Amino acid sequence: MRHATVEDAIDHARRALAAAERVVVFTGAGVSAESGVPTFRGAGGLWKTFRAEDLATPEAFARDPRLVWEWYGGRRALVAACAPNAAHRAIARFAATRPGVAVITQNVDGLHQRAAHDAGASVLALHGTLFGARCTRCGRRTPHDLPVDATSLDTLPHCDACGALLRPDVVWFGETLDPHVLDAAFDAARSAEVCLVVGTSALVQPAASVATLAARAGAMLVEVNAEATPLSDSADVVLRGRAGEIVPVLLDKGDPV
Ligand code: BV8
Ligand code: ZN
Repeated sequence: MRHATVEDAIDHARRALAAAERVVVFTGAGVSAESGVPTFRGAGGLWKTFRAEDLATPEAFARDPRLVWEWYGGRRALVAACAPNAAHRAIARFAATRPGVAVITQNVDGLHQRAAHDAGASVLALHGTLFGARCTRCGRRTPHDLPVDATSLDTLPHCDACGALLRPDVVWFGETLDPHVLDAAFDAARSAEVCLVVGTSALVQPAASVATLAARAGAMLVEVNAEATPLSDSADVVLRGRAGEIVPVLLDKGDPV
């Protein structure tokens, strides 16, 4: 559907989001761009300096755990210095006040979780977190935000329980997502009346299916993105611009941003 003006489009989306019982807010790296977190595929994106297949895969970790830990340690330090932006905060407020709202993110930067913690909402993180580590032998998961010393294999993080090497607690390319998390995300998508998609290139599967499943089940698809994506043509409302500006207007009932 194409609206005569941007105001009409925003008004249409605002009304639908306010009236809906069940809403999915599905986000990607673009929602964190205004917090200073580099995106993956946009200008200056993370994958520009590093190729995903070189670093975000189990093969890369097996081949060179020090390089992979160095990259994740650096990303974690960068993100820890960033703050949730107006989009994260508006989404957290929206979810905290509405039990039928599910926040589903592909991001591992923890910014939704920090905003949600302040607002008392929860977040489904499809691809894990930069702030956790998992044992490569016993699978033990632990919060992990210490600086990573990649000087040698011995100085890399090791498991307190069994002594084996730890890995970042994220989902790498070629790895399956946690089935419980993915099922919860797909269930929310199938029963959503509105799916608000913010800042994702919608290229990574199976995550991107959250939006297509919602649309196929009859949800109104509202896309907020700086550029066009494979979802844009099928979206009911396309809002081209920055998440930090548009999302609070869509979700806040006129509250000061
Ligand atoms: C799996 C964690 C196989 C690590 C990440 C079909 C089915 C199944 C698999 C595949 C398939 N086709 C291909 C595959 C393989 C692969 C895949 O999808 N490849 C892609 C590249 C084609 N998928 C997998 O490997 C998945 N695993 O399926 O295993 C399998 C199957 C069965 C049995 C056994 C095995 C696992 C994928 C998970 C990978 N891990 N992250 C880490 O972060 O280091 S994915 C990574 O990409 C991040 O999580 C990131 O969030 C995600 C998606 O990217 P986006 O978030 O969309 O970010 P991007 O930069 O691309 O876009 C940013 C957008 O924001 C842009 O549109 C831009 O315009 C916009 N923007 C920028 N600024 C703003 C803005 N918008 C608004 N405001 C702004 N200010
Ligand atoms: Zn262990």
